[in-house]
Amino acid sequence: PRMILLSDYQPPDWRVEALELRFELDPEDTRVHSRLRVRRRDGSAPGAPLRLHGRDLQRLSIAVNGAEPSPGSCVEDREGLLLSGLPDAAEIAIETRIRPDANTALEGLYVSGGSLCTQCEPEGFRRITYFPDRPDVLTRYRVRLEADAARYPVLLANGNRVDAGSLPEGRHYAVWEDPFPKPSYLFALVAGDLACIADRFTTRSGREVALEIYVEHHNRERCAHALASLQRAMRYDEEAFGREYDLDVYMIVAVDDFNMGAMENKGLNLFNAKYVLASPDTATDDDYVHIESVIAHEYFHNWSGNRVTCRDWFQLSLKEGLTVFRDQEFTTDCTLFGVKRVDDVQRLRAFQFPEDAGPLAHPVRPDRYAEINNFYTMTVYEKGAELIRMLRTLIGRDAFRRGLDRYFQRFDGQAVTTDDFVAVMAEVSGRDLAQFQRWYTQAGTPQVTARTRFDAQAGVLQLDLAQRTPPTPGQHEKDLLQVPIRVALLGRDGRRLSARLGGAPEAAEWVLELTAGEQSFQLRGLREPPAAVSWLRGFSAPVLLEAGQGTDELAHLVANDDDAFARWDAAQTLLRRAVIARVEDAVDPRLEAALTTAMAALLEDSAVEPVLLAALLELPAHRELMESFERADPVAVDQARRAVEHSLFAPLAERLAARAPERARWDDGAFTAEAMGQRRLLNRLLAVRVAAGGEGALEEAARQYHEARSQTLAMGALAAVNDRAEPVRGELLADFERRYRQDPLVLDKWFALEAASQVGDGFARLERLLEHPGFRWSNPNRVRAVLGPFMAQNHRHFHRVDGAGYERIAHYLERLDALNPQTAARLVIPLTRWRRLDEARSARMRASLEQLAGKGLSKDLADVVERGLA
Ligand code: BAL
Ligand code: ZN
Repeated sequence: PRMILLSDYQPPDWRVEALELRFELDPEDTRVHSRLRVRRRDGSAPGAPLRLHGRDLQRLSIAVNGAEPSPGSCVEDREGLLLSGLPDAAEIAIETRIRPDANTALEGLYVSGGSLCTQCEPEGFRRITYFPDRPDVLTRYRVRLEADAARYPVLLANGNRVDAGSLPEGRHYAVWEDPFPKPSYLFALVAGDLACIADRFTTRSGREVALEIYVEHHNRERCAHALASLQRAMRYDEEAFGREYDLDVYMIVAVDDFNMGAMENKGLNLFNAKYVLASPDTATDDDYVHIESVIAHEYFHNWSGNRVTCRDWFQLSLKEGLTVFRDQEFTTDCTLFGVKRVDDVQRLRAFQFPEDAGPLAHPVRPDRYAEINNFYTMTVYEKGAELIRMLRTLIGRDAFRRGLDRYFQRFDGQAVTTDDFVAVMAEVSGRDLAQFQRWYTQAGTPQVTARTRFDAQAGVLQLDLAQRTPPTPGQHEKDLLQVPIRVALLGRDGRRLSARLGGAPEAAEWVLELTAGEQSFQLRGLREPPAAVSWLRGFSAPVLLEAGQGTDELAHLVANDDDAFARWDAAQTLLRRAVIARVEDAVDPRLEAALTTAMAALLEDSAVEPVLLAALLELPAHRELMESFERADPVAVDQARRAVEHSLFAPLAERLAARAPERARWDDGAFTAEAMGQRRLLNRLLAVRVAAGGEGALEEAARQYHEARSQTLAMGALAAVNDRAEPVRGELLADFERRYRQDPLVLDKWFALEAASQVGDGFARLERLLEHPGFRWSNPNRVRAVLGPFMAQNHRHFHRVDGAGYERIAHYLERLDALNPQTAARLVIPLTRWRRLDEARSARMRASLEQLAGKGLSKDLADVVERGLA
């Protein structure tokens, strides 16, 4: 495949001064009339042609300054049109024809339900009309939409509606103008028969903003949470980041068929319906939290993404890393507090670390790609957010905030780079961030080792740190990074000890800046030996830290650490060790007994918040555990994980039951931290009791399911029994399917549970799911709900040793690829992990991937498959 290289970047030769679009909308035959005013940029190469990207378009006409260009000056190639011999300024008029109803890739203009809608990021606009479809070409849009008035009463585009009216033959029109210049990836339109749920927001400077959420009529009762989330996000962005909204209207449209979670188009966000619709009986607390955070994320993009955008797609993390950071801050401060960091690190370790350690590893700012669709990754998003957080740790909160203000002010209306961002942070802080920049250009998760030595006589604790980043594809040699490691020391009484780092005044927490390969730090003035070192507090850097701490030291942290993340992480380290020991057939009874004692103490400790307790009782995810081994048998890892869970909690059955919050009291679906924490604990305790084989646990699960008013508790009960062979599993799942078979988003939860279950004949069940009347290959949510959990959780079937699971998935992905390459390319990722499996499975998984590679795949899927095999 042709590689796009960052080093080939050239600024555009042409500016687009204004764009007028007129759409004659029709699912089978949409006409797009485009009028661009272009001007040669100062300093561009003399005579440089104008590149207009275009894909799958039927060109009906083109005129340059009113005349048809000669065939030699208007050449169509794989990329689109190349116009040469233009004067320095020109008006180009193009008419194209497209077929939204034939667009199953869901990029460009397509049909979802009864609506017409768009997805343009990153390169969808070129499927709508010929245009310089690159993020550094910004222009003002004026958009006229024309459509059948009965079928499409609602006509939306970016900006403000400046005109509307009726047309002959039952058609009508609306004209939208967006006063802010934007790149084409932020364009959007919607035409449909939709309900509008409206409210208002007054910005801090007094601007009145109309807030409008558009959904299918039967969903109008499920928008309150999304609307309230938007209002909270708008207020938060003003208070925490000083960012205010800039248009008179902010619209969100929920769409059933959507490749991504949502899209931040200027003033007109399009959302996967999954991230809009919620009511306590249909959505779990996790859904509520996700909706709030995606709504906030897209809203925050209005500044970090739209007002200041990316120069090219290598800079994707400029907007995504920063915006994820911003939405994480929001959720931390407004909704989840301390446990948000735990949840985010769990996700990072389970998804981003494996990505960074596998064949698809790439830097946060990649320097090459074959298909940009495949770079909307955990690395660009979540690791990118970690880099922003590290910057804040290194330069301090005040400088960081000043840096953000300066960044938004200086680059408003421009398309810039991650280098620009870091340069501003260096400028405001006066710090040299050259070494820090390597985090953007170097892939792989750094490994940090830490050891301590206490000199009792001198009262000095020496901390010896070392770093190393393993090679990744295409990057064999790694540079040293600047790694902020936040630490504290706990005394025997569990309280933090004070000491001095270098010449700094006495403190009880320090940030060690590791910059060398090996480096030592001294904490002075200690009057007693520390009982435990609390490492990497708040997960201050996205590294794998190995501190060689013993069981007693870790147990002390589990019992006492005042940093929620570090406390949880100490428990994770112990639990991980227990599972690894079992995988290696070396059960460690002392370790498991110590864990049981630690868990028993936590269950008795009323000072531990319910939500944190729930997290502390959780074992590391299977995906994360797999990373602990060079190669592993995934079924054995799953079994070891279950065995540890059983052995740990079986002796605690009574305490687990006794600690359960009062179910009826908390089963109200209230979106408060306290209520969600109590429900999370209820569900976790139930799961543990079932896993431990506690008496009456299955009956309790059935009771919880049947009595549940909130979807959170219903799902908790189903998840607890989903891998149990007893009849109760089948009964509850069948009941759920009957209840929700008409409700696709809720039915997805059932699809996911059925696909994930390891009991019975998982292959036959998978076939039945794919033939279920609620399943559609053309809907990404359905496909992901079935194939995703099958691969991620159904180890017994997906990883069947004869390779039948891999073959089946490869076969389905080939089928999906013909419809939706982007979703197929995402779902194939588990098949690229063959190097980490035991030899028998490894060979079979690789064979399936090779078979797939020979099938004439889309560019999206071929790119991932080829990198997976390389
Ligand atoms: N820009 C694509 C969707 C998102 O990250 O918000
Ligand atoms: Zn985003």
